Amino acid sequence: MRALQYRAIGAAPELVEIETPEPGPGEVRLKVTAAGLCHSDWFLMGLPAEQYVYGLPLTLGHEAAGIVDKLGPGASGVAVGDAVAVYGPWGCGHCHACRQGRENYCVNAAALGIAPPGLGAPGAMAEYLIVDDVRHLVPLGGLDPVECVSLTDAGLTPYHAISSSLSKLWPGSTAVVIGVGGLGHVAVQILRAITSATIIAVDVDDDKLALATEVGAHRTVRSDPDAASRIRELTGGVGAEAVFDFVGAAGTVQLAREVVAIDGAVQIVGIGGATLPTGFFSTPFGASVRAPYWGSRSELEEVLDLARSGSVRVHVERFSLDEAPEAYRRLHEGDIRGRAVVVP
Ligand code: NAD
Ligand code: 9ON
Ligand code: ZN
Ligand code: ZN
Repeated sequence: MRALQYRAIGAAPELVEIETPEPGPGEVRLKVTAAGLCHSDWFLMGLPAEQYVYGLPLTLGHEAAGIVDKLGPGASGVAVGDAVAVYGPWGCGHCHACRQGRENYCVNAAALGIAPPGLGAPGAMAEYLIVDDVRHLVPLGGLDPVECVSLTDAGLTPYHAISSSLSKLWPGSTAVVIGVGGLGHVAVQILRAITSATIIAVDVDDDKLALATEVGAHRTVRSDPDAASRIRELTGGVGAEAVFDFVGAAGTVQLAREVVAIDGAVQIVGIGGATLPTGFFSTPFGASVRAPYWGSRSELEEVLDLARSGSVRVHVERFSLDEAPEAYRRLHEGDIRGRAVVVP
């Protein structure tokens, strides 16, 4: 089969021919119908050898949808032909978090060498994908795989972050979304769907700000040295009760610190690597700072339900597997509006 692989540190991803994998005991093989590109793929491809932990060669793609194609020995609960999305943050299945469906916070995954597809295990930028357990398959229930594959990460991750700040997002509150890319443009829609907060979107790119307005942001602010004072002004000096940073760079965590309200919440989702010192003289009284990771299985079901009801729609740019390297190049240059999705 054909697969897009990251094969050498610092090299561009490459389309290669590899053996079609066979599902082992308990595993399921999918014929991939859609695979989303995430900025995290660029993060890992930018790591120096001493920090790179994902294995080589690595078939990319941690947002996956497919048709059940073959069941390994003992696998049951799905049938060949079922259309499914893949829950990506695989865990041990047995710890307290996993039993709650919160495998994104599995305490054993790292020690057991369990990794998500495309982030250690072979990913979805290929014709076929092996899923390690049926519990990681969520029925698409009539949703279009290409339109919805990115809900498994670009939808689930912001949904998880927003859900855990819901108590701050009362009617009359303000939510700031920094970075209106793949995750951010879905975050704006989720905020509109499940809260009454006023949404201020922030980005460096005017076209991303235009997209923010199209998907429901009430106000937009350019990410520049005046952004904090502009947001303070828009909130009557109070600041934002919740700030979602989908960049995580030094400038954006600083902006989050400057605009979060007293007793507000900052969720640093972007993995730009910056830190935000939290303490009595650094952040406003009572403000919390959290760096969430992906989301739970039941939250994925909820995000898919938001799509089914028409409240959330991913803006998708489609590419073939042949065009995937070009899609990655455009993502790197900030030239994707919404999410790039590969249709093998
Ligand atoms: P993306 O490239 O699609 O979007 C990033 C957006 O941020 C773009 O619109 C860009 O213009 C904007 N941006 C860049 N610098 C900015 C700045 N200084 N101020 C304001 N806006 C700025 O990326 P994505 O795929 O949506 O991913 C967003 C981030 O979230 C990445 O860091 C990714 O690795 C991370 N991520 C984290 C998790 C998690 O579980 N924590 C999950 C998925 C992705
Ligand atoms: O889903 C993603 O994009 C994040 C959680 C990947 C982080 C990583 O590199 O493991
Ligand atoms: Zn991702
Ligand atoms: Zn676990």
